[in-house]
Amino acid sequence: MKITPENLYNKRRHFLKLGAGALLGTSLMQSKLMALNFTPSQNLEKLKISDEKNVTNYVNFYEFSTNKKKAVELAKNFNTNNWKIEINGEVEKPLILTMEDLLSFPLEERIYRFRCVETWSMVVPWIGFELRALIEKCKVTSNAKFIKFTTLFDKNQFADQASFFPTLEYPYVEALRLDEAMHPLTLMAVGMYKKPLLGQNGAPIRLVVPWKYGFKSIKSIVKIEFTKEQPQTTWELANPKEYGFYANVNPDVSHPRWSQANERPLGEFFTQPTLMFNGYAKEVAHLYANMDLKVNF
Ligand SMILES: Nc1nc2c(c(=O)[nH]1)N[C@H]1C(S)=C(S)[C@@H](COP(=O)(O)O)O[C@H]1N2
Ligand SMILES: [Mo]
Repeated sequence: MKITPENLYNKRRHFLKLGAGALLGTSLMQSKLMALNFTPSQNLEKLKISDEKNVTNYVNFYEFSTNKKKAVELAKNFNTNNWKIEINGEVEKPLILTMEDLLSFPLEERIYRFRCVETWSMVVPWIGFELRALIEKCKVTSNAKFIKFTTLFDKNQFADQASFFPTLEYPYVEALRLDEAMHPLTLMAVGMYKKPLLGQNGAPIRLVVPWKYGFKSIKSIVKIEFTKEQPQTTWELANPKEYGFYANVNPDVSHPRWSQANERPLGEFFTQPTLMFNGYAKEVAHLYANMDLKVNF
């Protein structure tokens, strides 16, 4: 083929188009992530927000390490480029959502109490969208009764996954009953303290279920599946006598090895009483009206 100026011109134009498009794609994503557009919270409950330094430095993210300091250190280089969530199971059509797609849900700031089963607690200004908005987009079939979430599996990024004796069975899996997932308090968080999530707190997207113990709030989600049967979750698999499927915060049901009656807010010396459903009983108690909370812990 004879190369005419016309050919060259077209090739060059094609190249420019691709280049500009690709650039626009990433820069758009990055700017969206860097400056999250969200409706601020009024903090009507007047909750005392935890110090950001404590929340970003005292974390549980076992894939990195069971040591909280090490996890923060290892999470510094966490690569979340081209992050996607794959959605399948009991849906009319499986779909894949990119971070761009996910960030286009209406973002809000939500100030929630958060209670770890280890008895520390915090109050976090999350930024995210209601999980029910995502579920409504999924065209779930009538068979769907539960929703299952899976964290990234990547031995190159997660030291504990690469270890010869991993602490947990990976990938980390969590699940909710569909009505719990549809509750307006249930959040998919992409940020906190007005910024995108840091690696250690579950970047780029995690679950937040404020009336349940912290381990239900699974981090760095790559997969969502709708199921007929109750999925087996990571902590339940690790120790079913200590970690139940429901894991609702309940000061009256002790962990087999310690009481759950009190908690210590991060950064504070004194403990305070733990509230039923972590203070969200008015909103969520009806979900468990016919259940024995000592059996379904
Ligand atoms: N994938 C994954 N998600 C996880 C965990 C984890 O180790 N891996 N830890 C859980 C526990 S026990 C708690 S208390 C919260 C802690 O969230 P934070 O570190 O952002 O405070 O994350 C939960 N989500
Ligand atoms: Mo936890």
